[in-house]
Amino acid sequence: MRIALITGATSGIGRATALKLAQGDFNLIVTGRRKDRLEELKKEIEVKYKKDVHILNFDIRSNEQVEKAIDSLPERWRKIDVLVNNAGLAVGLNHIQDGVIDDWERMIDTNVKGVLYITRKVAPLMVERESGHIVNIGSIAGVSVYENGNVYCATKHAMHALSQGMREDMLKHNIKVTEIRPGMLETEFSIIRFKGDAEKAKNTYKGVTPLFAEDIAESINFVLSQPAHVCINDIEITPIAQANSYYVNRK
Ligand code: NDP
Ligand code: 8X3
Repeated sequence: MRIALITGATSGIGRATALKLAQGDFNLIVTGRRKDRLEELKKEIEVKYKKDVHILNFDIRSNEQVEKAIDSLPERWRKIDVLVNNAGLAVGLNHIQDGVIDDWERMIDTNVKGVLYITRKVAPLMVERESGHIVNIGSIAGVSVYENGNVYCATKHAMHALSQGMREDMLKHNIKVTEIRPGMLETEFSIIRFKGDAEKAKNTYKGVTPLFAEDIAESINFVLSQPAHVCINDIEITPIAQANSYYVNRK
């Protein structure tokens, strides 16, 4: 049985991935700030799929909390085979001159610094064993930039660069690094981006069948199912109605 640590498993892609991997040969470490949701997920996986689940409840923006959480892992949970760097968010959509500093900090601290903090703690456990797989959830916003998306796009460009950097640094240690870049995908993401405005969030997907969290979970499961000698470096996935950040075929 392998162990996967999934950040941001309380919702969306992270939660769907936990449920998908639990149907295969994985026990899971699930993380996030909303403890009640982690406890529900643990119960669901234990009952439905008979897999073990360990909860780590922390805010990924705090290096102190990240270090404490990973240091608290009992010995059997420290043999982490897979790290899914998924926790992330977009907050606000503004021209740069109108940007909200707190929004910028939330995005940079979560999407960039949070990924660095957790990778810095988990990668050494993989290096020790000369084995592992890091799956980074990037975005099509990591390779193109749209109006008002400035800082979110910058954080996902950072994820794109970090994925390449990690792959080079991990090469000698037999550790795979995959970046998955989804396009338009309906989760709680847009509700958070629009600060709770459900109407605006819904409009993001108007006239389009977006991707769903389960679609990305399928891809993650696919990259984790490859033979030992195969590393899938990148996957970019959009709904059929989306070519890239600019062209969407709305009905
Ligand atoms: P959701 O909002 O549904 O899920 C986000 C997850 O991130 C939650 O579990 C949340 O947990 C966690 N998270 C956010 N902030 C923190 C924090 N400070 N500490 C710990 N956990 C945190 O969104 P998605 O599933 O859509 O997003 C997952 C990833 O996919 C993100 O990196 C996003 O950028 C990326 N993505 C999303 C796309 C989309 O259109 N939806 C498209 C492309 C990429 P909690 O709040 O409980 O802490
Ligand atoms: C989320 C997709 O297009 O809103 O990463 O940036 S997009």
